[in-house]
Amino acid sequence: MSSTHQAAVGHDAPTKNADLLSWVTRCARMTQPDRIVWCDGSEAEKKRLTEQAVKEGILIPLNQEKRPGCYLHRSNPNDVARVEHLTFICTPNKTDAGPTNNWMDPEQAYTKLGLLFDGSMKGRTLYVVPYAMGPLGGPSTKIGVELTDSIYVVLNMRIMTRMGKPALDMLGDSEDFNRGLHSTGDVNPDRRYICHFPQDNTIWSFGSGYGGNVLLGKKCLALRIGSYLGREEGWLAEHMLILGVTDPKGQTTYVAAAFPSACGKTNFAMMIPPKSYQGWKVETVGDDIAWMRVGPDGRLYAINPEAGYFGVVPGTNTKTNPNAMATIAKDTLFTNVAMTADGDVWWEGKDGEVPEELVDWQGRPWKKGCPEKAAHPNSRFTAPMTNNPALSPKANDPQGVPISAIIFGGRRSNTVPLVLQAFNWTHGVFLGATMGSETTAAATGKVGVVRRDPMAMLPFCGYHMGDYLQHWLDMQKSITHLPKIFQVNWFRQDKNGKYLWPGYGENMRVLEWIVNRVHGRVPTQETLLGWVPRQGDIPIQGLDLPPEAIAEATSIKADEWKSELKSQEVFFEQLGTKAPEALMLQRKLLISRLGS
Ligand code: SAT
Ligand code: MN
Repeated sequence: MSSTHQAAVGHDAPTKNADLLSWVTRCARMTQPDRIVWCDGSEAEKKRLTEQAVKEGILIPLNQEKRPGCYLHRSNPNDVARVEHLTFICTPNKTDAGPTNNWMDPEQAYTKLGLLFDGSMKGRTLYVVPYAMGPLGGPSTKIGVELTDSIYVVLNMRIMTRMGKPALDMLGDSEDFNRGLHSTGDVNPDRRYICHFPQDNTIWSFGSGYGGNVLLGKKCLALRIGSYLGREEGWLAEHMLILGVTDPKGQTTYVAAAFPSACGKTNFAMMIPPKSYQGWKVETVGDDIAWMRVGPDGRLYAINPEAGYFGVVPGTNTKTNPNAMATIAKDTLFTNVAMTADGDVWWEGKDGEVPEELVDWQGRPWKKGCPEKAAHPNSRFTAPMTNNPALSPKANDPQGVPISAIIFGGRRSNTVPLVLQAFNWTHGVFLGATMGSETTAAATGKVGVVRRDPMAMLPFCGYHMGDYLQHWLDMQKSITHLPKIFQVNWFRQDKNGKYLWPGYGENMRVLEWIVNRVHGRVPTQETLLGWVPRQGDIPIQGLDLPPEAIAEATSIKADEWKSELKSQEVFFEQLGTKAPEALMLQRKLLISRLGS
């Protein structure tokens, strides 16, 4: 190591990787931290950083008898969700980022953010956080290093990834690692940028402390950069949960499912089958991201690149997600939930009575009946996957799990049926491409408006959306055993605004049908949109539903489809000449079937 390296990165740098050392040196010269700390991921380090975070008021200890190892973090009130309008893909050519991403010229972005990073860590500590996305040593696993001035980020990365020495060991002398630089700056919403440089495998994030903006392994590397690498290298990086469902005979079927943020991926991935499903078991491989590549046997194998869950808290209770409740009982970081008088956490939709008095997510006194929410609608838990009672034994398998079914689901109060199966892969890609969903609190902006969200990747695709859809179509050439593709919508309502389907654990009934279809165990009924269950194939015994419930939830309403087709057209027009031919043909076929 040269003496300049030693001076800048500290004498105790636990690596001889020259690329890593010189990059850390350059970043440190720019940001000018007082100290550089290399994170090893040890228990002692966790203890030390947690104590320091408590001392600095970044973490508030919760009642350690009720929630051992749990802490509360209150973010800046203007920094509570992903900021899509400040998220950029910085490719040399604007067209490579495509019409659905914000674009900035890479040189301009480096210069602009360079000015913000300049001296931004003065008086602060720069933490060097090496991490692995994926099981250590696996063929799909990627290494990243995040430089950050936030203890909160370090402690979250420690839960969400395989962080520290093992990741550094896996990297060795290689220059193949993602370079992530993050500074919270002064958390000024006007000076906040999340910039991705796919060509340089680099991410610069400035001015935010919110998870999706700053835990750089997650949306930035595992999805935006990941999807770019996936296209180059012939695999898929997707916004999907992965679960294994085991039937009473012991056969396990693995399913990957894409839903937009805050639409129930975590609930579905941790589902407990209802009592009538004795002998069935659902196990979680992942709750948010899937990396899928073709295995030697021609099947599509998925890994979860993450090691923890960054889940939405409100609405979580022992009915909607008992496994999540168990998962967050210990060693969990809560962000922006409310606090009870005895130092426990509270949120809208938690079990039990609403407490008379709380401290709300901003630290203000809150009284029962107050019209404002006590917990922020996008409040989150960060919990290790090992806390999950339903964790799949395959969650750490470097080879991943073979996927037999892919599900696309949006939040739609009308139009889209409860469930349908695509006629084939190309039709399935069309179903994914034409996904729409009502917006949620996971991103800043208006909630509840339908937006096109192809494969739930709109905010996460790191290149041109048209090329992305073409990549999906092309994948069928290399997968010899194609997963079957399905579409679901748990959120359809009747004309009085009542949900047509109970959701949560009862989704097992739909999942069983999907598994039966995968294994060719039940015939179906063909409709204009795809194959749907025949009357009786999805059992509704024990549910408070009329006999025609499934028929209504899968019905096709001509007027709704008129506006749906129009909205899809606007989306495809945006893709211009990059809208894949095969999908345009699917669109024509659908229009002629519907006669609109
Ligand atoms: O906030 S995150 O981007 O990490 C989660 C999500 O919105 O899906
Ligand atoms: Mn997500």
